[in-house]
Amino acid sequence: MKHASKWLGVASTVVLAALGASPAYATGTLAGTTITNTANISYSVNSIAQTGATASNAVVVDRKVIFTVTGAASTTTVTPGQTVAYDAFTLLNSSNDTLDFALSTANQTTGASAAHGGTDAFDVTGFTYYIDTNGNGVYDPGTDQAITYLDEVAPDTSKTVFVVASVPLAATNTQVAGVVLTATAQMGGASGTEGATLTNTNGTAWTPGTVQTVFADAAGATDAQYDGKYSAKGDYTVYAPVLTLSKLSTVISDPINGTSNPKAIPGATVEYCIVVQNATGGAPTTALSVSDPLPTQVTYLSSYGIMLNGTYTGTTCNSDGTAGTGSNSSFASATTGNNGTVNGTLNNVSAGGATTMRFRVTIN
Ligand SMILES: [Ca+2]
Ligand SMILES: [Ca+2]
Ligand SMILES: [Ca+2]
Repeated sequence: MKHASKWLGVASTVVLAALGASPAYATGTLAGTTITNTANISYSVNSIAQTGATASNAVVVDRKVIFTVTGAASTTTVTPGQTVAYDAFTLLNSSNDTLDFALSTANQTTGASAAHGGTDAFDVTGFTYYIDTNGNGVYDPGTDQAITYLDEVAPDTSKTVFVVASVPLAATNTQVAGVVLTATAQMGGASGTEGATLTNTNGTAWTPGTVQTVFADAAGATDAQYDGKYSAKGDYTVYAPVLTLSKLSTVISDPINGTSNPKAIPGATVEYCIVVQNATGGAPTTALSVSDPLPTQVTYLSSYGIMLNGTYTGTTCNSDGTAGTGSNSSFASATTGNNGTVNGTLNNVSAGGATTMRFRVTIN
């Protein structure tokens, strides 16, 4: 029992010393650290203690390069023509050294599986990078700093990078653009300076007294194991209105038949109905306006005016809506090749909805 107590006491002392002296890095002892280990001997001759001896050994800790890049939890919703569309990625440096990381982004090829279950259908353009300077996980123009590489990422530290790109105007609702961000580990070098390329020494002899580099990274989305790189997918998904524009006409009256089975003869009144429909799943419209230059064969019937935001049932344009006034509707005088232009501003149309603009003309 006495011996057991003694050993427990020694073990406790060692553990406490280790907790107090070691840096709290999950990554282990930092690269470049010199571990000095000293051994002592003592001995006696004829029960007389003699002068002992001491021997020391120094081991310089090598650099273990291991890190990951993680894409955002969900896709980035974008609008066709959006010039600042950002996707967030997080880099975690689990190496035992402060490192810089070069950044590069590639579009996935059409048909490739994107990050969040979709299939790549278009490319975004003009990749630039920003670091989440204020740490809120959101790209804040003017606050989050533009970067070309990640500088001085300490061990056990993660950084959020925003990949900012432009969306082509031709992209359509639900289309997905997949991208892959690749980070390449580099020497830390000085702060504000991109460090030199790291040379992997896996497979070569240990050189005591120098800091050698061992690539310990896993394979990411498109990179290999132990290549000093890590990549992750991200994607952008378009959310836009899916509009159908239709134009219907009906004869209201003619000079011979009146309103009973009227025909489209000269002098007849014709009603035009312009229908804007937004398909199910489409984004709501904003700032929706209609412009209709009249052909020279018809004359705008100002006494009827312009009816806005009417309903549409099946294939029928209903005789409803409200009279347009002021900036909501206008009839502009004729320009070259037309007989005036009918303009109207319509309410926003949500997914699955429709709205109309009606007006009347007489046939010349
Ligand atoms: Ca931010
Ligand atoms: Ca640096
Ligand atoms: Ca890798």
